[in-house]
Amino acid sequence: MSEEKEKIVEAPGCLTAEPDLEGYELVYEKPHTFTDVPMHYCPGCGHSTAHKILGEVIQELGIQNNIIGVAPVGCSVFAYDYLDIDWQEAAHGRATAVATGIKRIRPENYVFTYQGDGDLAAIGTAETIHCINRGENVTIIFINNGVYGMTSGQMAPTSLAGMKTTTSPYGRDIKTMGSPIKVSELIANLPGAFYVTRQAVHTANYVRKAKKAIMNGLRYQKLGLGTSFIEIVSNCPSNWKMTPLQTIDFINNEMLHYYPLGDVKLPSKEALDALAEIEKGEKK
Ligand SMILES: Cc1ncc(C[n+]2csc(CCOP(=O)(O)OP(=O)(O)O)c2C)c(N)n1
Ligand code: SF4
Ligand SMILES: [Mg+2]
Repeated sequence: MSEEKEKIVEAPGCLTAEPDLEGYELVYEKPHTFTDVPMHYCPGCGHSTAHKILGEVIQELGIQNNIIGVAPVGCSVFAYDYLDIDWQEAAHGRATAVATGIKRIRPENYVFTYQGDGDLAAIGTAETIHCINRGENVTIIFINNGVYGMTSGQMAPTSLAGMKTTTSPYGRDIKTMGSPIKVSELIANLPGAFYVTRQAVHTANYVRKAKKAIMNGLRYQKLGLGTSFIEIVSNCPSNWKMTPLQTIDFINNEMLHYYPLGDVKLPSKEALDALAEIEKGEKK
């Protein structure tokens, strides 16, 4: 091992230590909004990337002390351990109802939920639809990995046709199990949906776009014109029984055919002009 490499490896020791970066150009660092708690996610899991961009957005918007997250039940149940912001844990599926209450009593705070597909689109379908139908001024981050990750891979509403899960061992049969739900397209029809977009985090380019979408979804709370919904097509190497690299191919070749990426519903030009005025005022 070269002397330079040794320097990097030795310096951290644990996640809290500051590495000696003298003589190096800093090209990447952990968001300052992160805690030092090591993440429990499986290697290659999209949740950790989604957390990272969320942490970066909160840092860049300078709202760490002014944002409240609502954590789900699912693999991301410990999101509150990883991002150093105010959090409230919600029962499985109830995050949007909890977020509604928080935002209504603390309208000055940014409020978001972070939920999986089992949480948001199965047990929490009613809460999700009614929250968005009411046009609650919150941001919903929806991680679609096509499976119940935490409970060992049962079929989710978003599991693809033919997808083998522990509760569809022969593959999802559309005839008896219904079609995978395109949640973004479904909820975009609700008048309260202000901004709806589908993104992904399995390649660097998509990560950048997803980050921008989260940033916009939070910024739009300044307008109070409805709910922002950011779906992130993600992976679950453990329950898909694939290596992280294989999941990238699966997302590209299978998931994105059924769940095309891009904006599903955009704010009007008038709304964006109004936001530009607000943000100009904030800079003064
Ligand atoms: C009321 C209730 N019902 C069921 C469960 C069991 N449960 C825990 S996590 C989970 C599914 C999680 O899947 P998802 O929301 O897709 O999140 P992922 O783990 O895939 O990120 C279920 C059914 C629970 N904890 N509480
Ligand atoms: S089980 Fe799946 S969703 Fe959960 S942490 Fe592991 S890879 Fe991620
Ligand atoms: Mg899931």
